Amino acid sequence: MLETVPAAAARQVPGACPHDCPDTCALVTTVQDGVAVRLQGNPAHQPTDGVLCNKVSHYLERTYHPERLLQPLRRSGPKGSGRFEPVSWDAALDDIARRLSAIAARDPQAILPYSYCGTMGLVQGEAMAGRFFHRLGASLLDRTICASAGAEALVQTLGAKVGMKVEFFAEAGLILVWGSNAITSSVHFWRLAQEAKRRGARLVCIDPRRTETAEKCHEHVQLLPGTDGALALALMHELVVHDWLDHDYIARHTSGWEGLRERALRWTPERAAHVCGIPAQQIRDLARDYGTIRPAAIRLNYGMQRVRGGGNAVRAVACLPALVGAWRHRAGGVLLSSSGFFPADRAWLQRLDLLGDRRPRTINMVTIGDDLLRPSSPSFGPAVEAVVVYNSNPLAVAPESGKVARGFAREDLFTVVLEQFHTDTVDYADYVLPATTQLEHWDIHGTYGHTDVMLNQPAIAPVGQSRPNTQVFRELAQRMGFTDACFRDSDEDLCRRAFGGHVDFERLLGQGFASLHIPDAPFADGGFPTPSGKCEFFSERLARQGLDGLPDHVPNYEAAGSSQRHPLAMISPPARNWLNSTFVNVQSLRDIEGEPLLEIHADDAAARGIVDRQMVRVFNDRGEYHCRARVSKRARPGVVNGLGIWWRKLGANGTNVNELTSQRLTDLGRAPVFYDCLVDVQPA
Ligand SMILES: Nc1nc2c(c(=O)[nH]1)N[C@H]1C(S)=C(S)[C@@H](COP(=O)(O)OP(=O)(O)OC[C@H]3O[C@@H](n4cnc5c(=O)[nH]c(N)nc54)[C@H](O)[C@@H]3O)O[C@H]1N2
Ligand SMILES: Nc1nc2c(c(=O)[nH]1)N[C@H]1C(S)=C(S)[C@@H](COP(=O)(O)OP(=O)(O)OC[C@H]3O[C@@H](n4cnc5c(=O)[nH]c(N)nc54)[C@H](O)[C@@H]3O)O[C@H]1N2
Ligand code: SF4
Ligand SMILES: [Mo]
Repeated sequence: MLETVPAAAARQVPGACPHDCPDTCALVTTVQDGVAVRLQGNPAHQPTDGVLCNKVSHYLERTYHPERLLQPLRRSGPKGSGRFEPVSWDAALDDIARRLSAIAARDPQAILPYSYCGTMGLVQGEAMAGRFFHRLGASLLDRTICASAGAEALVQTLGAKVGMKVEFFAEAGLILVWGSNAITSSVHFWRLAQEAKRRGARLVCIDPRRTETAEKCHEHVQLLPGTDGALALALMHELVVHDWLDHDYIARHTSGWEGLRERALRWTPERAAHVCGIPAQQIRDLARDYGTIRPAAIRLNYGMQRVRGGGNAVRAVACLPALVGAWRHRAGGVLLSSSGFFPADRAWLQRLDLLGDRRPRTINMVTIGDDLLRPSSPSFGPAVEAVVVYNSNPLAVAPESGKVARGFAREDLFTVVLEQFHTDTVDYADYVLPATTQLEHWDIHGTYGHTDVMLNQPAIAPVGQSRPNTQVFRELAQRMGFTDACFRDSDEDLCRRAFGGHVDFERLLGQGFASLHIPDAPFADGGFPTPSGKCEFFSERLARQGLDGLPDHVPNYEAAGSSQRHPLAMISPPARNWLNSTFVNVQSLRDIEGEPLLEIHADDAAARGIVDRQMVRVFNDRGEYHCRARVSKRARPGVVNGLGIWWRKLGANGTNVNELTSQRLTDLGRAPVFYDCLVDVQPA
């Protein structure tokens, strides 16, 4: 399959990148004498094109890392100390099963699973784990920490998490990269944008930070955080005023235009310019581009969602393509997520039906800080007595982490963490169970970037005593007396049935990927998966919930300039060489990132007597975070950029940027507002 193979006995195993990244690359692992000796991108898989990002190029370093957790551990010091003693798997699982059973006998809702996308795999994600917790009757977890504001917005507007096929961005005439640092977070999409650029396309980046991506676009609209809704409405204003509209497409394939038109007419470029902190002329120019260049494609991403009005902002942007008829062309439209195209059989994988007629409460993963500190009450139910964490590192990634740490430090909380590494969360565990990496287990993946199903086959045996998540939940189920047949499905069975009959599994076994059959221009003739079949500018479903049926600009909870005590808006986008808090412990990658940084504009630095590379204290009423200031052109006046997500224990004062973020939720989707956060900065 690949050209250079080290030696005769080597074997090549197709796999899939497990990370939370829209590119979902196809991997090829070369194995010799049971050891993975090389990991490459699969050249036969078109979206991967044989190339991996820098992070995953170092995946072997991760798998064979000297600090890999290789045996089960039991706490031997105070909570949070990270001191452990080795214990056998049997002893650990027996004791965990005993303790969980005792809590469940009182009320299983006192047990909480906590997981996210350490792996995006359907099998090592919520398959056996879902079955286990549903059978148990544990609290349900609302998995909202990343994408649910935009997801809800897409569902309400387009009908599902669907959009343009990513490969056709290469043919676009105009690309708006809206709320995404694509060079960092989806480098394969960026290659397509570069191809379009070479063919003459115009690229515009809309981002409060002057990112690497912004630098490489023709135009950078450097708006204030959380003002995208206002910008989108002002673009509509200009489309109406100049009649850059596709009246036929609007009439046939949209609903609610009269109301939206009226609202847009209230958003003159001057009004939006004031809100967004950018020149009105820049808005006019952008509207002219969008109204006149064909085909026009929008790569809409997560930056704009992590604020109070994130859902409304995504709704407003998602309306734009229908206004100009961009969907008629396969290189026109918008892409936020393609995950709604994948027909995964989650009901079978996760078996919600095992709940029977029990209806456990749901806890939002964003508010874990508050919820771990909440006592029992009639409205909340029982206090949380046990947490089982897998595929996530809540101490580092959840907002207002001072409270998260206090919650996990409770002596009466029983915490089990399934992990590959000694993360901040592991420090607070009662039991640590070593988990396999992607090279050591089966899995199957959809994606939110392209439209191929990906299969991951194990390339090597589990390292040390590590076990796949699935195996841990199977064994716990057995120890807790859950005899249901579904706990005997093997990981390969789970992969085989995950997509029912929708994909050819033999093909997946052979080459590692299989494309879904989706039309090139899915909405050229309307046919949106909404109740009306139209692009719903006005959402009846939202109106019935008592919400605004039309998209609007919803200001931040903590809008830039609204507080004298904390006058700076802080955003905390991801660093290039990590994936959220994953890879922070890979030394070669940490060497590139250096140390925790806060980018600050020269004017804001001068006003505070801060010089470049000085240690600073970043603070608000929720906490303080110490790091090095970087006086930088990447920061605009009034906005500082705290790049994430460092492990707390590697930070200057044992915290990271989430010490400052709040647990408030977005307008739609109950999501976090990481980038809706006011702070001030002083020399430390
Ligand atoms: N290297 C790397 N890649 C990653 C990740 C990572 O941590 N590192 N994380 C992965 C994950 S989990 C996700 S969800 C995706 C995220 O994928 P993207 O959303 O495509 O990527 P980000 O790099 O987070 O880009 C968000 C951008 O939005 C900007 N931004 C902040 N606030 C606003 C705002 O109010 N409006 C606008 N318009 N822009 C704003 C930020 O400055 C940042 O440049 O990336 C994935 N890929
Ligand atoms: N301030 C701020 N905070 C943020 C963000 C931000 O932009 N700014 N981004 C947010 C976003 S977009 C997201 S998605 C979340 C991410 O939050 P998380 O999903 O918690 O992501 P990670 O930090 O990557 O932690 C995943 C953990 O899973 C482990 N893991 C990986 N594979 C396996 C496996 O097979 N089994 C087991 N048991 N463990 C495994 C990894 O070692 C890693 O420690 O963070 C959010 N937090
Ligand atoms: S993190 Fe993204 S770009 Fe990197 S290998 Fe994985 S899927 Fe590809
Ligand atoms: Mo994410």
